[in-house]
Amino acid sequence: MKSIIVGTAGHIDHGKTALVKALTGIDADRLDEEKRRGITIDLGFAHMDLPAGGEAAKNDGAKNDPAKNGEILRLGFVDVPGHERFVRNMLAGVGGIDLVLLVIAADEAIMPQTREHFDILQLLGVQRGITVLTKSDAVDAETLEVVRLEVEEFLRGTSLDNPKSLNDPKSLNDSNSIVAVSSLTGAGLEELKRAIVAAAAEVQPRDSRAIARLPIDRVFTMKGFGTVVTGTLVAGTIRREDEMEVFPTGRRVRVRGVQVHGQSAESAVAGQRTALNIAGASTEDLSRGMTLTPPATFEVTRRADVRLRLLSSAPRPLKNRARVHFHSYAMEAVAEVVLHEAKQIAPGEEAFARLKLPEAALLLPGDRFIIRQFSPVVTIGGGVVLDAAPIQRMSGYADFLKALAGGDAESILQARIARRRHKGISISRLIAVTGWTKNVIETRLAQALRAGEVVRAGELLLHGPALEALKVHIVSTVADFHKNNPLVGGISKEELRTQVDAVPQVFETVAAMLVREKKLEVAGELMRLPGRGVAMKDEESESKKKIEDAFASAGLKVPALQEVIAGLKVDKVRAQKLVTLLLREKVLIKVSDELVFHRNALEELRRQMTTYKAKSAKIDVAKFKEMTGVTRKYAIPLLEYLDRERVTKRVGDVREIL
Ligand SMILES: Nc1nc2c(ncn2[C@@H]2O[C@H](COP(=O)(O)OP(=O)(O)OP(=O)(O)O)[C@@H](O)[C@H]2O)c(=O)[nH]1
Ligand SMILES: [Mg+2]
Repeated sequence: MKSIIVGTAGHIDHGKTALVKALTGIDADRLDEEKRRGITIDLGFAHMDLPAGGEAAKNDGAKNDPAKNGEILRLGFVDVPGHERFVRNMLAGVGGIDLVLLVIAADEAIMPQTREHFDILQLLGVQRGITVLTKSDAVDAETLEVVRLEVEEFLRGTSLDNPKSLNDPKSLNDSNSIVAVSSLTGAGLEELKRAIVAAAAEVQPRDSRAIARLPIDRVFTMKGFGTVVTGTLVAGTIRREDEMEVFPTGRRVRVRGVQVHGQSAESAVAGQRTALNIAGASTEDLSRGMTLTPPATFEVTRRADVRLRLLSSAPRPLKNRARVHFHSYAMEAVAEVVLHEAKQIAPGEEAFARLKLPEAALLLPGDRFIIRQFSPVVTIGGGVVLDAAPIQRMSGYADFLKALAGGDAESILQARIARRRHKGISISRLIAVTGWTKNVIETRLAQALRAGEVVRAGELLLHGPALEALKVHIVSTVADFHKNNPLVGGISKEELRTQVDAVPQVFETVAAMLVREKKLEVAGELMRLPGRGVAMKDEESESKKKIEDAFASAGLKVPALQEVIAGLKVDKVRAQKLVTLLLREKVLIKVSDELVFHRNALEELRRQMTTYKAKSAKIDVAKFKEMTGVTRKYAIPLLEYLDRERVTKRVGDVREIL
């Protein structure tokens, strides 16, 4: 069974709702006001099943029970208002349609909203459509022919221009994208159904295995059910009992029941008009423009990089930083258009732009959108989202967007991975920024992974060249370290990782590779170039040990540094270097210009302070001397050190212990 969404489009009063009723038997005008005024105000819905294509479509059996003819084509109809004041309602419904019936009344021909709706469909990339000349009964054959010619001219060069690929050209007349009907007499309806079946066969089915996405277009309560939302399921499958996340609010809800075409179902699939009975949210928590998706999959955004086209009918160029009305699926917002490379877009031209939204929304690459002039409100353009998670300022921005705009899935993924350089990107993040499933992403990357163009580092994926660059950077950083620290055995892993600005997963993977390739060695917590161990001579390490021991055993009553140095086997300059080394390793700690302590002594002092605090929150110099047994010469620098370390705080003559 194939499910597709058929939308109407066209000027007010041209017979859209009447046509939907003539086809399906359902009156899509559901509001009292609509019935009273005889116009459509908001979206209306209807449905019908037809036998799908092949023999069933060719013989006159279209009226027969579709079940007898095998394959069923399930059509959901979205009927839109034609009134120019309700174009925003039209926009809320037109986002999910696969096939359009462009309705033009034979007695009026092309009118302003015929053009505006048609522009919108073109901008949204609706490729399939049938032009229906309605009210054929209201004009004579000659007038009908004139209108047909006029319409053909209007459609020339567009996607509705006489599609040659219709399945069965014989069953339709020459200009087979245009069908004349009368909803009043029923003339032409069977021909239209055949045209719908033929066009539907060409519609690329929406992916029911993709990640589910339901833009909400109606919210209401139903007696005995509670909250109900409806929408066109544009991707994936939603099952009863599924947990869903509401965008942009983040609320979690549960699907208590599913209805498709007015009947209860276990699940709804992409391309179906879907009604969900929702637990966990009231009508106040939900509104048109929100979206349901599986939980914790996507993220909201306020920025999107897009390709934007201005209609040639736009009244004026679109300037950088212009504010426009933005519509995507059922959502609308005021957006600011930031142009990157030009000061403005001229009518009929296209450019990359960044859209800034005042409130967070769910947008994904590939989403089509429409922009309307801020005031007076008319449709001026539209485009496609390329990147809904843009990086603030990025060099090579245009190239990146070109790759996204023109690329197949694999090159898009590669461009996204490459953009993260040595930072890498996780699969779940790739899912969030592309909207593709894990399965699709892994399949599309398999070849690149095999070829080493993309490399796994734990949960992260890295671009091959970025990984190579990181390797080079790591090795040269270690080499530099050796050069500057000839007496040290190597650089600590953590210091190296911070210096090359790598996340732990990536660093571990790349370091392990370098070790395997014998470009680096690991010695405990240190990393070094192969063979570049400690360059220290025996007497040096002996002297280093001696210095450390001298300070360790002295506690707080440390010896004068010069005394210690004088007692060593190595010369003064060397000795000074060893002290510097111990200071760098934080074995020795400088408390004042003259005083150096072993770290253990200072730790012990901290412990003493904590114990003392239990007795008294304050301590003066005398008490400190008493507690530690040091002279004033040591007590003052030590207390100042403790002040700096925020162990104590000086208040007048005493210290508060913090
Ligand atoms: N004679 C004749 N009248 C028709 C036909 N189709 C529709 N009408 C009439 O045209 C008027 C408008 O029809 P609707 O179907 O409401 O038009 P619409 O395009 O849905 O209008 P909006 O939704 O307001 O844009 C109604 O009075 C219909 O009865 C037709 O095929 N022949
Ligand atoms: Mg109508």
